[in-house]
Amino acid sequence: MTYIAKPKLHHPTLPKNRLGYTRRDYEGKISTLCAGCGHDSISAAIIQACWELAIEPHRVAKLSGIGCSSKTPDYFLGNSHGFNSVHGRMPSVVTGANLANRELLYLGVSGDGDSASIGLGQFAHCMRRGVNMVYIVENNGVYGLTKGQFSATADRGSKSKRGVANTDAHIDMVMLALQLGATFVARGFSGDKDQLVPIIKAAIEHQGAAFIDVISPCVAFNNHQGSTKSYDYVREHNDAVNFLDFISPRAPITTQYDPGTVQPVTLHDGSTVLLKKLHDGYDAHDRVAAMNYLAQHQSKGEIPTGLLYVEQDPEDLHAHLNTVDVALNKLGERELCPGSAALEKFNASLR
Ligand SMILES: Cc1ncc(C[n+]2csc(CCOP(=O)(O)OP(=O)(O)O)c2C)c(N)n1
Ligand code: SF4
Ligand SMILES: [Mg+2]
Repeated sequence: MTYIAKPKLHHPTLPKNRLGYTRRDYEGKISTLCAGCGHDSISAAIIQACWELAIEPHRVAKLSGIGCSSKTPDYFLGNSHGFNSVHGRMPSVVTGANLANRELLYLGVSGDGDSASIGLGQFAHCMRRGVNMVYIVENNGVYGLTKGQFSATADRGSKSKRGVANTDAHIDMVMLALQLGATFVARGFSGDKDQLVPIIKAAIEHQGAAFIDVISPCVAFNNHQGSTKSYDYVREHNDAVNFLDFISPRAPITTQYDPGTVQPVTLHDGSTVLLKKLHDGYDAHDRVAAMNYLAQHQSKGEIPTGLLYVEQDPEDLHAHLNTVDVALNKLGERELCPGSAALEKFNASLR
């Protein structure tokens, strides 16, 4: 419960990262979610990824909307900046914050209701503009917080807890992100931390809009037979296209691999992701092929997971707008108000 304070004392033998922080230093308050909720496993994966990357907590801004998923930033990175926005409005708040201060690492956490219903327009523009952020949708196919109504990501024909079949077509967030131009698109499963942690690490290092759809079962309202977002269903239908090994810039690549089966992808900060192909012929650098693969395999009831698409040299919103390298909120009066002569010259250039 959030009103029970976590003990501040850490066991002295807990492993520390490069900065001298233990995993506990990346935790937040005690979760109030239902025991077994997939969202808590995603929080644990975020904590693990940030600890392994030795990210300074004060460099992170975590933002969310409304929903059980959007409550989770309270349960991780307790020493980072946080903003809990209005329902579905996280993307525009991140966009503004990122434009004002490009030096922070932006982590947006949302739900399928928050992003695929009320926030769909916001999601779309954030992806197409290439806001440099990690955008995680904790996808359970229902509005968990308001007691389990179907969300827009619920598959047609999947059954509610009371046995009623969903008659509407579903929105596929991964397909949308690909279509909208996101430069990093992945899908994970909250029940597979080994796959999810390296995906989150790679997304953090990606310089652009990185979208991760994480299927995250709601144990209270969508974990029964007939649901396509239950733990059992996802385990049975998971079609992992690749597996990632994340290697920091300082570590030498020691993994042995046969050429052709593993593809090294160099990221912005010099780190490397070794992309192990689990599926013959899957090319994570081909946007159209990824969309075709998804369409074919999803129509057979499979759930492709892994790093589905990554652009090698992505451009983010700051590159599109050609902004200065320094964070705009650091510019002083001299830079912002260069004087009447400069204004005159600028006005003349427009005449
Ligand atoms: C403007 C507005 N409309 C509706 C609601 C009611 N509401 C709260 S959370 C939610 C949906 C949450 O679903 P999702 O984003 O999937 O999160 P989950 O709880 O499933 O993690 C809704 C419709 C609200 N809070 N604000
Ligand atoms: S209602 Fe569902 S989504 Fe919300 S905390 Fe419980 S299990 Fe998680
Ligand atoms: Mg939901």
